[in-house]
Amino acid sequence: MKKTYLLFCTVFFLQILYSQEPFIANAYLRNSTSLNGYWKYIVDPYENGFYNYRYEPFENLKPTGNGAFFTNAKRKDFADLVEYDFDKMDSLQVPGDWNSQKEKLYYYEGTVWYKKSFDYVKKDTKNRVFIYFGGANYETDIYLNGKKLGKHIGGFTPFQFEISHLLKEKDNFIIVKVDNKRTKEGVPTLNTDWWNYGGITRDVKLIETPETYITDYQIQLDVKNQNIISGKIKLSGTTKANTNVVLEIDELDIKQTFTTDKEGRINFKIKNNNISYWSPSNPKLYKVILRTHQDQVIDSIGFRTIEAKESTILLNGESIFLKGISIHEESPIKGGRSASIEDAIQLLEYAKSLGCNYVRLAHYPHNEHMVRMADKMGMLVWEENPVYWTIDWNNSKTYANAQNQMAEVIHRDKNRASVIIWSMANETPTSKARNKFLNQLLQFTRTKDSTRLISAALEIQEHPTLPNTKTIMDSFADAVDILSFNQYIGWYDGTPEKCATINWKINQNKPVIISEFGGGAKFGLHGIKEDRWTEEYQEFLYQENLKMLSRIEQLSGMSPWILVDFKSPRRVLPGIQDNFNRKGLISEKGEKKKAFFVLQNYYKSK
Ligand code: GCB
Repeated sequence: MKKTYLLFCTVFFLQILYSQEPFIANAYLRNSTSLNGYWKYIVDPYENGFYNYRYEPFENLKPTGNGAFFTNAKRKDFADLVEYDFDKMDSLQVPGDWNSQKEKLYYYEGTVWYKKSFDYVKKDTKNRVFIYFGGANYETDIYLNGKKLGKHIGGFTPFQFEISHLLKEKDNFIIVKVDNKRTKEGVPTLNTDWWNYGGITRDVKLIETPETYITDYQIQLDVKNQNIISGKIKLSGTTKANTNVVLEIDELDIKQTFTTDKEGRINFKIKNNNISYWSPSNPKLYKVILRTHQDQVIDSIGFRTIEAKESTILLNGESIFLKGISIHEESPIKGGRSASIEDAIQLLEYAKSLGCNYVRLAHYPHNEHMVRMADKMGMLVWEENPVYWTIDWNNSKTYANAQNQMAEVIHRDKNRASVIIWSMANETPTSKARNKFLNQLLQFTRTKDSTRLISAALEIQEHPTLPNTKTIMDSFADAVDILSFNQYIGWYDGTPEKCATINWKINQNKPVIISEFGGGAKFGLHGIKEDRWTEEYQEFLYQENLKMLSRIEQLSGMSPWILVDFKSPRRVLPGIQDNFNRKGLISEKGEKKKAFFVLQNYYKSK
C-alpha cells in the first residue's frame, strides 16, 4: 500500500514537473522583447529566501511573510522587518554565468536569486505573452509579480511560461531562483570534467502572440523521397481547429493552404523537383513562411537527408567522411560559458579553419546560436544529452530528467539541417540498469525524431582472444545507428608509441566515429616528443593516433578531444593546467598548438 502510494506520488510529481506546454517553436526568430542585460542578484547559499527557519518553503505558507525573496518585499513602515533589498544589490549580466563575472562566485555552487523589473504594453489586449528562457543552470524557480510561474530542471535547454494573466503595463518584477548544486540523482551527476557554471546562462525574452498561434512545426525532406517536403504544424489557442495555415517557400514556388484538424494539427507532403540540398559545401537555407489570419512565423530551413547504410554515412544519398572536432560551450572571447552569437561564430570559424565539416557539441545541448550558425556555415552537428559517466541508473526521476532534456533539445532543434546525430550518453559503464536506461532513452528519441541518427560515445575493450587488439563489447552498440567511442591510447593508455602496436577488430557493421582521442599540451611549452605536456608530445600523439585509426575498416569520421582548452576543477597541475583541461588544439587565448596543424593536414588529405 505504502509502495503504491509512493509510486503514485512520484509519477504525479514528475507529471507536474514535465507536463508544461512545450516552449514555442522558433523562439529564436520570432518577434520578441529582450530581458537580457543587468539583473540584481542575491547570493543565498542556505536558501534562506526560499525556506523559513523550520525549513518549510515560503511558497507553501499563507501568508508568505516578508522572508520570501520572490515577493520582493519592501519595508512599509518604521516597524516593518525586511532583511533583504534587491534594489540595493549589485548586478549580474544576463545571459552569463556568475562564476566568471564575480571573483567571489568562481567556485560557487548553490542558489542565486535574480531580479529584473520591466514595463510591457501589449500590441493587442487580446494577445498572449510568454516569458522564454534559453537556459539556466541547473534548477530554476520562476516568479512574476510575486506569483510562482513554475520550475524547470536541466541546465541546457529552453523553457517558457505564459504570463498573460499576471502581466501589468508598469512595474512588473520577475524573480528567478537559480541553483547549480550538483546532485547524485542529477543529469549530469556529481562528477564531470567541466566547470559547473551557474546562472541564467542564455537569453531571456518576452514573446507576444495572438490568442491562437503557431506553437510548433517540423518541416523537412521526406526520409524516403528527396523530392518531397513533408511536415507537421500545430496551433495552440481557442480557435486552433479548422483554421487555415498558409505555407510559403517563394524560392521553390510553393504556396499552399492547409486546414487544421480538431486538435489544431496539420500533416502535409509537397512534391518539388527543384530543391537544392543542404550540405557542408552548399549550406542552402530556404525562407519558409507559415501564416494564419492572425499569426506569422518565418524560419530558415535547409533540406537534406541523412542515413547510415552498413558502414557508411550518407548525406543526401552520398557517402561522407565526418571531419570533426569536439567543442565545449566555452567562450574563446571572454572566457566562461559562451552565450553570444559572436562566441558561436568564433568557435565554428576555428573548426572551419581546421578543415572540419562536422562538430560534436559536448557534453550537453549548447546554446541555439551554435546550431543556427552551423546551419548557415554548413557544419554538421552531433548533439548530446548530459548522461555522463556515472548516472543514478535505477532512479526513475533521473531517467525522467534525462528524457525531458532529450525532448527539449529535439523540440528546439528539429528544424536544423545541420543536426544529424542525437547522442544518448558519454562513457557510461555497462550494466543491466544502464542498458535499460539507455535503451529506453533511445526508443524515446526515435519516437520523437525518426529522421536523425542515434549514437553514444562508448568505451573500448581488449579483445578477449586476439593480442594487442581493441574491440567494442557493449550491447548498446547493437542499438545505435552509428558506433562511436572514445579512446585515449597515447595519453591515459600508454604513450604515443603504443599506437603502432594496436589492431582493431570491430564486429559491428556500422559507420564508426571516433568521438574522442587526444592528449594535453600547454601552448608555448616545447621539448622532445616524449615529454608530456609539450606541444611536441601532443603533435606526436596526433600523428600516431591518426595512423592507428586509419586501420579501422568502418572509419567514417572523428571528433578529437578538443578544439579549445576548457575550464575544469579536476585539472589542478600548477603552471600547466591551472584549472584548464589542456587537450585543446587551441589555447583559451586563441593560440594554435602544433597538433592543430597535424589534424588540419589530415583533413586536407581526406
Ligand atoms: C573523456 C571525457 C571528457 C574528458 C576527457 C579528458 O573521456 O569524455 O569529458 O574531458 O576524457 O580530458 O579526460
